[in-house]
Amino acid sequence: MPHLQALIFDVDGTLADTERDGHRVAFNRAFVAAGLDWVWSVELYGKLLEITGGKERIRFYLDNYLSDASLPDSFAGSLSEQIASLHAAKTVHYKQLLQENVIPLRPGVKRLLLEAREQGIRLAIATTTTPANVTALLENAIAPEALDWFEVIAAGDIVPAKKPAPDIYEYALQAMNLTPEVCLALEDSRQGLRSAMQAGLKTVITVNGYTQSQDFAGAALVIDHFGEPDLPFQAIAGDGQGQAYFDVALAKYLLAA
Ligand code: XBP
Ligand code: MG
Repeated sequence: MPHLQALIFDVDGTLADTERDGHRVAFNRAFVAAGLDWVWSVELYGKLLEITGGKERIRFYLDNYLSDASLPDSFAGSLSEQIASLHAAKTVHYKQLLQENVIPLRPGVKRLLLEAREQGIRLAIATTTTPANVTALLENAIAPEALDWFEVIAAGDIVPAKKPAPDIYEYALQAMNLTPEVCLALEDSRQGLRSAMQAGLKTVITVNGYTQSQDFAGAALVIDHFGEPDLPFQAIAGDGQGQAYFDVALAKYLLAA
């Protein structure tokens, strides 16, 4: 019987609802600052989120939504260099935005992290986002020392292929010297589910506004959030054991199921 040894968390949409009011706003601020008339509405961004990775998302937008897939002369270098510099500016805007308006952790996340630490369950992050964004989120939503709660922060370009490829989860497992059988992945999106499952991980999904209608076939459990004692989660698919909130005991049950 596999014994739970680690929880591996996705970041955007899972630890916090960062996409609509965080990343999307940061992208738009970077576009304005660069003199671009691009505007990613809430609805358009929902479509663009199919492409993981901010640089890849900008390129997808250029190729699929703009007649002339080029950037103004003010951008020097190759298209990929131009996109990289635009994305670097976006990351600065994202960090500033999180300092201005802290985006809180989702329900139950801090409770689950603290319980896992108390019970000696190892913690890791496996995310597509840029490492600096993980730092900004944890420092603003929890405290600087929260970064040390995670044994591994596998993020962004550290792997050749982003989600739904399994690379980022395989990187985290290898760094912790753990096999997928003793770990549980916590995600919010179908791309994340596909990535974790291809890495051999059982996965729990907490849906959000952008992902609630996606296909989560194969997930061990699909819930609306991790819940709190006074804010019960809704089990959308899978066996929540009738619990009000997701805890280490339920994680262990799902791993063994
Ligand atoms: C979500 C992503 C990221 C963010 C934007 O990551 O796909 O690209 O949307 O961050 P995850 P960057 O759900 O895996 O945490 O602009 O830094 O990519
Ligand atoms: Mg996510």
